[in-house]
Amino acid sequence: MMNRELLRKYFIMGSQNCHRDPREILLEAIEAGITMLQYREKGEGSLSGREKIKLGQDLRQICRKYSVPFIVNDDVELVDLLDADGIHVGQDDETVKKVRKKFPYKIIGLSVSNIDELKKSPIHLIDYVGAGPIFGTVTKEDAKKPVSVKWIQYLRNEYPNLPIVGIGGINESNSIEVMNAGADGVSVISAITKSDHIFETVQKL
Ligand code: 3NM
Repeated sequence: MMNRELLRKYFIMGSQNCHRDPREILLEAIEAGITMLQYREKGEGSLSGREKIKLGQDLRQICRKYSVPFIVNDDVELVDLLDADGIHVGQDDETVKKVRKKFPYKIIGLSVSNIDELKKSPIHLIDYVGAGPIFGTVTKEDAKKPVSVKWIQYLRNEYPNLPIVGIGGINESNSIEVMNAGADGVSVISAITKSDHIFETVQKL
């Protein structure tokens, strides 16, 4: 099982989330104490093909240098290419069963937003769940309706030992609510990529 402390400050990013060099943003976030990174090159304005791979290589190298685990969003080929530490998949992505078969020892995260999704999810095959969107978010174009911290409380109650990370609209002011509801950590995009003071932001998360 994964070290659940790695979920505590889980930064997710892609070039489409950044108004300046993603490498610089990542370095600042690492200096400030993020515990894991997910490379999520997805949605409007995102890179593809060789450019996606190139940026991934750069971010992967930075994470390796500072021993920050590097997770790839929903791209099995890229996991191999970058020798990532794990993969995060959504309900409509590559199936967990296939991914676990291909990567017996890597970290696998799965997004779970409601009881229906939970029922059809092979929880025994994954390392952590991403629960959300907890609050309203404009970062994900097709985000579902916010589920509030009650969803974290529900999951924690059903699965006392499951590593859980909250996602969606989390920032330095409300992360405490997510932690108090029983999450092992918070995953954020814009709270960091749009921050003018990344060090303080990450410290407060
Ligand atoms: N997944 P921000 S919400 C990537 O609910 C993602 O599964 C979500 O961005 C989910 O921290 C989301 O800027 C976007 O709100 C999170």
